[in-house]
Amino acid sequence: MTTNQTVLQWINQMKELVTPDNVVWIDGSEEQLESLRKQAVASGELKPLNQEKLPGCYLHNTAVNDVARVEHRTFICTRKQDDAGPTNNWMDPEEAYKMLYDIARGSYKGRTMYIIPYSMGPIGSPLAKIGIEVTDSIYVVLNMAIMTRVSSKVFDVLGDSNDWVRGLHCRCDINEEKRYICHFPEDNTIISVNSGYGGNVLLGKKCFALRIASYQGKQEKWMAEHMLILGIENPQGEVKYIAAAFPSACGKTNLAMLIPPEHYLKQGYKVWCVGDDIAWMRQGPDGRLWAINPENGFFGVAPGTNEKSNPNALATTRKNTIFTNVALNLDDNTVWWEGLDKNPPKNALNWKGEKYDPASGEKLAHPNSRFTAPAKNCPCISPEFESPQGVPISAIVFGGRRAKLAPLVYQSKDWENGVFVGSIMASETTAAATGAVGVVRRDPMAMLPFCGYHMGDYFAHWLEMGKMLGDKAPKIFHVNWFRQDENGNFIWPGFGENMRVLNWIIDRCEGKVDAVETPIGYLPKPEDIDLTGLDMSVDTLKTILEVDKDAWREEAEGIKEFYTKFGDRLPAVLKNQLDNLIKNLA
Ligand code: SAT
Ligand code: MN
Repeated sequence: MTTNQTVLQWINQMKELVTPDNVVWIDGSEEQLESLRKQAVASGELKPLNQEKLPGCYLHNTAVNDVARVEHRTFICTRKQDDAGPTNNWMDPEEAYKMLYDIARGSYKGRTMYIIPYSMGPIGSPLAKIGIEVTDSIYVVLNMAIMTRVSSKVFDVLGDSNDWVRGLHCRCDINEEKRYICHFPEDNTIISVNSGYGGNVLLGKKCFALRIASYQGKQEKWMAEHMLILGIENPQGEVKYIAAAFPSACGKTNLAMLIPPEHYLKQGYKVWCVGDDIAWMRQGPDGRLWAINPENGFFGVAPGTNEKSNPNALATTRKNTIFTNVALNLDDNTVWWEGLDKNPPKNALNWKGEKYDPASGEKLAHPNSRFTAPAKNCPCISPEFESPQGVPISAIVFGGRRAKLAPLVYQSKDWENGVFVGSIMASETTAAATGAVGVVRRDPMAMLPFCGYHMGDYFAHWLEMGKMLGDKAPKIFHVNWFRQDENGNFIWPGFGENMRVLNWIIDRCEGKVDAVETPIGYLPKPEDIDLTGLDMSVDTLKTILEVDKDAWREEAEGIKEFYTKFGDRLPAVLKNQLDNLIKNLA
């Protein structure tokens, strides 16, 4: 399939290490994928679903101890420990290779080695990059074929170049104690052992497109971010693009595919989805920041996805989709998850594949159960989705899940202040990673688990990018859809109604609307958030457009403590931003 010596040598080295019985090069053709699906069905790895209601769809159950990303077992292996920084686990590369090779050695015995050549981004795009993943899992091959551009054509683009990312995945025996997700940014290499779960094993996704790519972006002056990309088309047909960073399982897929409220639709507004999880952004020839979605599909959270919350996502999953850890309705061989509708199937298998007992009170689907669906299935996929140059970004939006404190929306004063706003992001943890759920933690730019190098240097890189972009830089905002009242009810309706906030953001970018200056940034005048057709009073809106100075002073103390982690690698600009905030709050 290729004569690239760097590829052939590495493949040989891996073959000698893991000693497979067979080797299969994946060319991405439908015939090859179809025969792999048949094999996976025969082995029980995939269950075919109702082919009338869900054509081309399958169900997969992971091991019960292997259902989410494992941040405590994720490592950045740089020669100097300090280059991984205080927010990453670190291992010495030499020791890590030795340990991982010991685990991987002979682990493909009796198994097949699949070699997956793939492109992150449209094949041949100047913003795209190439990877090769070696795996012993058909599930991984089939998911990668949805999530990335898997094709022998990537070798035409690669030629003799050594600029590609190596990924070795070994299922081994899914032993939690020996599970490691290791990144070698200095060698463009990823090694993942003892897991079969999405974010740990689809190496093009978080491992390459964020951890390795963030490091590459720093060297090459571009950005790899944990961001959705959406386009808002106004009634005149002009489209403005927003990139938005939220932690895992905080509604990026829902925001990326939102359907505007009725009166916006009547005026002719449309929302286009470019991506729901990752953005690669580079300065274009016109000086602006241009973004591509490096992925080719959606690995979305199933629970909570329904006809009201995200009809576009639901429609996307109605064909050629792989479901992971959802429930199986035995009456009609379809899938179900909490929040799909109000009628849980009575005759069903839960996500563990056990007969469901409605009296048990247990969940049918795992809270981090997922769908892997092709982007082209999405009814609102952007016409620019395949565009090699990407789309120009007008606004960058940061957001977290916070019951209190952070207002519905505010705008940073300028780029530097915007980098500060991103760096102090905090959010309640979710089921996307193992560990406690609902605990507020600092998650700068939603990149805490995904930044492949020292986070202080990452902040410096953001500041550098701002200098490079100058007055062409996107405006930076912060949103919080998750404010709660005293009874724990969400105050803002969220979902499609978020369009009202996005519209204010675009109006701000175009200088069409005024704002109120506060110590944290510019807030909307309540009357400038369109409440037409919404059952919400301006007084209620005001409660989520307040800046509680006492609470923010307390927050500033938390930020100060968080910042001390970064030592002298914290850019002075950010330290000054914090001092300014404290001064403004006094
Ligand atoms: O599990 S993934 O990392 O692929 C998804 C997520 O956590 O955002
Ligand atoms: Mn994500």
